[in-house]
Amino acid sequence: MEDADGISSAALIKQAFGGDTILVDYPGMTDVLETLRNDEKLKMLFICDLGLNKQNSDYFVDLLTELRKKQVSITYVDHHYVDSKIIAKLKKVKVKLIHDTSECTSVLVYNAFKKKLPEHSIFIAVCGAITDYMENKPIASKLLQIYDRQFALINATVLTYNIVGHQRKQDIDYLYYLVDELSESKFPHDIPNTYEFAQIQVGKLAEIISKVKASMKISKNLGYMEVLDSGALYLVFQEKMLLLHTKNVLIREYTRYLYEVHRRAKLI
Ligand SMILES: [Mn+2]
Repeated sequence: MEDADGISSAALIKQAFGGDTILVDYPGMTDVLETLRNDEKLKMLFICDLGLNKQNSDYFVDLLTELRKKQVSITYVDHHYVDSKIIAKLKKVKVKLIHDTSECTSVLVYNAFKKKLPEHSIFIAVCGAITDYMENKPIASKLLQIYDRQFALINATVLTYNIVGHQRKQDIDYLYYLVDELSESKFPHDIPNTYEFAQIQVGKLAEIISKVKASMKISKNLGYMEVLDSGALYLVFQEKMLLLHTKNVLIREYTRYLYEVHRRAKLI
């Protein structure tokens, strides 16, 4: 996923094994993965933090099975829920599976390949853990102890705002740039202009928060609002999502979730 956990995972894989990175997110995931099918040069593939769902898991198994027939070595690292039937199918075709829902992907990647990684990689893994709300997990909490907590928090937050602000298709090159910079053992605060960009994002978020507060209509366990300045988009919030003004980072996750809801549901 194109979030701090996904970007950090990609950076760690790049640092440990080199090679090219492909970033994908929910919309258009299968289109991007499809390009792997006919890549004759592909010998080794690492897939991290993908987050399978019912709609794409059969496709994913088919694709990986085909690549395994062509002797491509595949390692799949994820902390999202994966159905046991899917796990069995992947194991059957000898995909190397590093799956654990109790740590975020970047920590799983670090833990699996730490012998190939410099000490700085711990920090990159920790940034992923913080932004996935998984810094209290057994391995992540030990890794976080190495650093000053505020130092880690501010870096993880700056990284996240830079990612969130570049999630449009036309900004994807910036995300690849972030992967490169992080894979070269840079701290997010060392990457030029990240603080300035984060500041702009914080301002935008503050605007969204006040707009949501002003125009959210709430009935029983459902809240909704109409956003007219971004293409007449309807947003539907489930009960717990009303917490979004206190968990700002999650706005992106919710927006993505809502996109899925919106695609399947009829307009209100
Ligand atoms: Mn994650």
